[in-house]
Amino acid sequence: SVEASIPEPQREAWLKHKTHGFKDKDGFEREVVRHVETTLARSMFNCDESAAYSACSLAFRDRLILEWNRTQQRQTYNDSKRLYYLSLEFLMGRALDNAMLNVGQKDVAKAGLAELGFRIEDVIEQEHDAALGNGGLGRLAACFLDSLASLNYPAWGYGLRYRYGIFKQEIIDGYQVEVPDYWLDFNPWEFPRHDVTVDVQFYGYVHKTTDESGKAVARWEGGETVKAVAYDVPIPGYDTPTTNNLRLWSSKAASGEFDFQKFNSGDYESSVADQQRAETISAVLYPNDNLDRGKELRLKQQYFWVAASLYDIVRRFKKTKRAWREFPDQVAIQLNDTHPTLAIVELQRILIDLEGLEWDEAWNIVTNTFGYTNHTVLPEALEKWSVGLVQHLLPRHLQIIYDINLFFLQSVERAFPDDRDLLRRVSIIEESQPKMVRMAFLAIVGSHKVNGVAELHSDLIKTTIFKDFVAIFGPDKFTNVTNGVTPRRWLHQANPKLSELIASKTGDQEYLKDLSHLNKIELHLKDAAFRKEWAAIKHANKVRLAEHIKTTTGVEVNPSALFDVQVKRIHEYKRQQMNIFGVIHRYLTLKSLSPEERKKYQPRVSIFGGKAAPGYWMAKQIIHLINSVGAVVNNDKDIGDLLKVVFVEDYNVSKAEMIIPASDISEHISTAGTEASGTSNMKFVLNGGLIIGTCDGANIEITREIGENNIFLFGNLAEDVEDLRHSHTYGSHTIDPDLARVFEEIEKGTFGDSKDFAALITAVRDHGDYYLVSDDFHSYIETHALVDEAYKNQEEWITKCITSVARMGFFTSDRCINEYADGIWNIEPLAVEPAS
Ligand code: T68
Repeated sequence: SVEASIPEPQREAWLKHKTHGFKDKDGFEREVVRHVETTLARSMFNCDESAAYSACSLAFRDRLILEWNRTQQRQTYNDSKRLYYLSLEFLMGRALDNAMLNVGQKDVAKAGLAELGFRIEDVIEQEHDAALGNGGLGRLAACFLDSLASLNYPAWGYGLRYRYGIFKQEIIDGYQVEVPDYWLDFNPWEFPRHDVTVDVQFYGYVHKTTDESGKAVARWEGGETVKAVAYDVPIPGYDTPTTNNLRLWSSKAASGEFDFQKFNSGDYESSVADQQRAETISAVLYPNDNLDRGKELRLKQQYFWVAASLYDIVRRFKKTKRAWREFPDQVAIQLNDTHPTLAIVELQRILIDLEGLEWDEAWNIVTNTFGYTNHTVLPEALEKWSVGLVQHLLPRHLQIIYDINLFFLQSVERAFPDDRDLLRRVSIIEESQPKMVRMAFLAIVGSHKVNGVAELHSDLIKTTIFKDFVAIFGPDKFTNVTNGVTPRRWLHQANPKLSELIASKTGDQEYLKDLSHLNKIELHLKDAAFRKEWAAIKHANKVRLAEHIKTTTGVEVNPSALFDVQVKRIHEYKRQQMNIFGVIHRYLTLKSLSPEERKKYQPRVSIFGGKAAPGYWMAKQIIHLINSVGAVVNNDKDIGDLLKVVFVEDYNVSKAEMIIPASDISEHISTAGTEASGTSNMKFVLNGGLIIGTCDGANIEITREIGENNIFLFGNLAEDVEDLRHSHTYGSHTIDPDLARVFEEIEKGTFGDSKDFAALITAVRDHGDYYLVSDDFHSYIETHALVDEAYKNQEEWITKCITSVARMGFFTSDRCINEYADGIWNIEPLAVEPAS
């Protein structure tokens, strides 16, 4: 065993004093009190909820870190192949509730906290979200970490430890205002590793010389160095002792506190400035989703993180003393989008410049190591860096990129000698003014597998943006792994009552480990008590959300109304503008009815939430329109409870955990072909809500699984989008009459100064309606009418909800991870005894 490697005399003392996590309520309380009285230097007389949160978290953290240590020992001892998931974003949300549930001690903590005078719900609420991500891409990385640990795969995440995560959103006078999110004040979930550091080089020049044997070598010299310091976050699996690692890098000046040379020479200010400049690298998360802005600091972040991570991975591999060609047998690296693509270049550099391998041997190792996941087809989101910027910041890497491109184009030329235009189209260097490095192309050329995140999306990348590469590399290099979500956080944690009800029908909580067991609840579809309980849970979740809405916005909503939810980043392609236009249409319809007719209408609450990128002006206009419509509708005496419109401020993971279980219908209404997958669509259905959506992303596969009677689909298909856009520009573009009526009302000033909303209207009416709002509006409105009708028949509605949940097993992120492990990473779970 591992312990046998320690010499006997020492072993005894170590084993005798071995730390054990708490075992029961008493043990838990003892740990909490110890942390309050020593770690926090407080006492029972001044222990508030915040201190209780801290002490409770430290008690759980201690438990996790013990398993973390054992897991690392076990994986090293077994010499297993590891997966490294490189992501610039990990949108983890809160850790305490997740840790309590995954180690199976929430009941113990609840009872213990109660004896110490605290309600567990209030303690959980004290935690600040770890919001190191923008949206779907970052949350997917977090779900994947949960699944990797829960399935006992040896895996590490690598990311950046931003001092400021995604900004906090405030709504002031109906407008979004951004406030910095300083989240590190007290974070019990990270372990600083001041002994694990990497020096990362920037700028400088390349010196071409020869080695002892006369071989030409390149040396990257000069420039400046920044230090990367590791911070480790333990990732507990559900009902398993496997506790994996998320390593986040923080930047520091390489010379320590400050440059003593400068300090001693009296240049104190500039030595402090150097330090601040170094710390800037990991200071802030870029708040754009699905947009590439090409800022130098962003490229610095990418290289800083990639260089530190690869150094760490290579250092670990070298300890095994294996031959380099075995590297891909020990290491798989997954690129979450193109953000870490420089890792391909960096590994090639390490192998040829520092380890002295020949180009071909090195390149073979590199391409067998990497896999690349694409998350978008939107052209404005595809990363490109100007050649000049890369040359300046990473001169040696640019040379290697040019060599990769040269050898690649030569092979293309050999295979397709008659197609000159093909070389231009697939070149990693775009011959534009200025020249640009196309990161997606580099990622494809440097990886052995490329995957999209839903079937439609994976088909689209093969037939559009990466078509030429399918011809060059063959279709087998391109594959699909449809996204999924972890049922631990998105059912068990977010909706404990529903989780309990499901467990009572499936027999146990095994379905949280194998989500296909959910299908057992379909057998109970006709069980009246079960259905009643189901409805009561949904209602209770809606009451809780209504209370939150009341305290945060002052708007009173009726929990018996139909809750219609759209929460996600604000983006024109996601079409929140179409949703709010639809709400206005509903308002106008209600206003046109007699009081008697009105009473027959299904009452609704339209709930919006989501952040706009600070520089995305149109998205901010959409938020303003939503709030302006709310201000009018919510105060209209004719309307009352028939329609309310609310915007929930600062949508984040912990708000999602409250909002999603309270939804009756949620909106996933992107222009067909634009939303790669979507993942909240899966969360909503898993929590017993239905969907109104377009034939886009994973909506299509959700429909296939749950049945088309259980989803409200509408709108044009992806295959028709291009022709429609063409017809807007070159044909006659007439606006849907119902939508025109909505525009008229906005322009009349019903919702405030119409100038404020002019751009939203002209985008549709005068600027080609790129997102097909008018084309889809009629079927959108009609489909909402079908939703109203369906909701009136509550018995049928509940049947749809239960049936849908029963059929959602496919959408667990455990299934994704097993597909990646088998088809891309070639890694195996490391068997362990279940947690006691
Ligand atoms: C999302 N992408 C997709 N990007 O939009 C969504 N982009 O359809 C998909 O379900 C999800 O990825 C997971 O696959 C994003 O969230 C970003 O956040 C982003 C961040 C930086 C730069 C570009």
